[in-house]
Amino acid sequence: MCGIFGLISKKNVLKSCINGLKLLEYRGYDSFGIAGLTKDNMFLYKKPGKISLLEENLKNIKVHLSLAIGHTRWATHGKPTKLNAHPHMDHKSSIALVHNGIIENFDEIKKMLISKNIHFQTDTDTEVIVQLITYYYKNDLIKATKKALNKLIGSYAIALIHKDYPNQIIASSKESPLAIAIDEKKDEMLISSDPNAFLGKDLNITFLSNNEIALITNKKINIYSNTLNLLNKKYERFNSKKISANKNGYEHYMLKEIYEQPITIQKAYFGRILDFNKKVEFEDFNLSKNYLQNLNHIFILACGTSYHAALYAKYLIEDLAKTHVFAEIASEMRMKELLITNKDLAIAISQSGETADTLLATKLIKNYDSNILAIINKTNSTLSREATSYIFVKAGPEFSVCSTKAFTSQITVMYLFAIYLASIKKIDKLNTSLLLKELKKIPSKIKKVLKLAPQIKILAKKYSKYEKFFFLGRNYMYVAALEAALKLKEISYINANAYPAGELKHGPLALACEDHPVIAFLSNEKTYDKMLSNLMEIKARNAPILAIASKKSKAIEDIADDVIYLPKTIDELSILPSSVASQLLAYYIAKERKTDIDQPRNLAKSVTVE
Ligand code: F1P
Repeated sequence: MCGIFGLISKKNVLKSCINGLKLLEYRGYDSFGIAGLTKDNMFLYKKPGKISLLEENLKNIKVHLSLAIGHTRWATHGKPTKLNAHPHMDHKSSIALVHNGIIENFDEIKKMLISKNIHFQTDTDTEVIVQLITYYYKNDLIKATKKALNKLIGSYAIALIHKDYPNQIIASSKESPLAIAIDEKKDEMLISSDPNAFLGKDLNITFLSNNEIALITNKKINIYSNTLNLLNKKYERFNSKKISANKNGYEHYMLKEIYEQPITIQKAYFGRILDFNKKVEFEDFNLSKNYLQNLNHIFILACGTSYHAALYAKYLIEDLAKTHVFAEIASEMRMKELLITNKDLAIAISQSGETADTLLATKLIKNYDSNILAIINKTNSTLSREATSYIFVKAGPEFSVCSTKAFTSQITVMYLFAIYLASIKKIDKLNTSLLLKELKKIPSKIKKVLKLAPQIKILAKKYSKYEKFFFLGRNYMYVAALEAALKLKEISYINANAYPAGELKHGPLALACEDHPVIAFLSNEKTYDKMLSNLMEIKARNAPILAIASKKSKAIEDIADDVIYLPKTIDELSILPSSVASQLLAYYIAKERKTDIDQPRNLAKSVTVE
């Protein structure tokens, strides 16, 4: 699960390669490496850790590279050491190769090559690719590469250079994205796992399809089919402004992104609420009203935080649009019988649009003729190319691995979608105007939540000493609890489990004690009293309770050790203020524990392997 970047140019490409890799670091930051060709040598530089931390050192390297391939790694096979960092070389030190993906039959190939006396240096699955290419190489590099790739089972995007071919990069991909681009003005050829690493450039761009192989030289790009026939690939214009990664004075991107939410939530609904709060419309939306009116079921698939947005949408669409919804974890959905037809709708939610499990589940669903609606934050993403239709959540670039503003924007868009569907289905007693007016009040309510930061900071200090937490809620607040627990786990490395509060006595309550605090979400009118009863059961077991609620009562103050009061909204939207409060709580607890908040250990912003 890594990022690949490469280029050939008339000028020295080292700096551009470093810049490209920095933009791909969201795909993994365990190690990085660059290989290139000087006039007479192969250049190789690799290190564990983040490229951004070593950028200065790299700038001091005096080397002129006319071409380079680079890699930023999220370790799958082998520890994040210098040895296991990409690029990897063959035993003859003639080829350097970078890889994103997983080779499932690497062990079998490795054993075969070892039996031919080929010595391996690393624990990676990638090394077998480069060794296999050398093993097959007899004066035709592209043929040897193709032969080796045909033996692989799994997913890959690869790029390689050979010391005897000073003007070329070979690239190929299968189930892992790889963009190929030409900058005609600068006579520059580029490759990248994500076109967003080309930002600021004016290019012609294409994407490799499964099993295609590209031969990129300083003069032209040839793309061949699996049988090595030259293809006539279509290129599109790519002209996108550079995005500046800037913390704007905040200590972390996460905090900056939390504080952006009054605006990003507004952007998610801006221009989509029409006729004085009577109607919702989405731009470039191409699912017909007739089809939506007669939908059987909706399947929503996603991973991580986006899955929580999917679960919220299930509750909401069932409530408002009276349509049966299945919220599915994408990696699990792929492993079971899919009972989906062309009368159903699949919705894929993903901040990045690059999550491997979400993409693979989407591709699988395509075989069932179902329409796929993608809810995405990042434009130019693979998911936007796979879907029948899409709605952008418009949260803007999210740099912190832990998702905050993208989540609340996903919630906002799913809220609009549920109202849109309900009105198409002409659901009785749907008060569209009230629902939309309430949404428009949310940004100012989020501002009020942000003003609670000093109180939350004090509570974070108190609760940061505990090693395990329960997060509880019911109905929409159960989803808030799930998302809050994930935030805490991701950035503070504290074990946190979320449950629907009614489920606690069916097992987990055995863990309740004075060392195991409970964070309870009560901003749901419908379930308020039941939540209070559940909290009584916990109090009787001496667990500390922090309640997050919008309704004041004597009961809650008697039961809970601490209460954070939030602005009141309707149940359907209560997840928004509750989530922002819990993001702040997770942030300040992580800060107390001095973790790497924006790039937590073992994680990556975009999970590009299954
Ligand atoms: C899904 C996800 C994020 C999480 C982290 C890893 O990504 O689980 O929710 O915060 O960044 O990936 P996506 O499909 O929404 O891009």
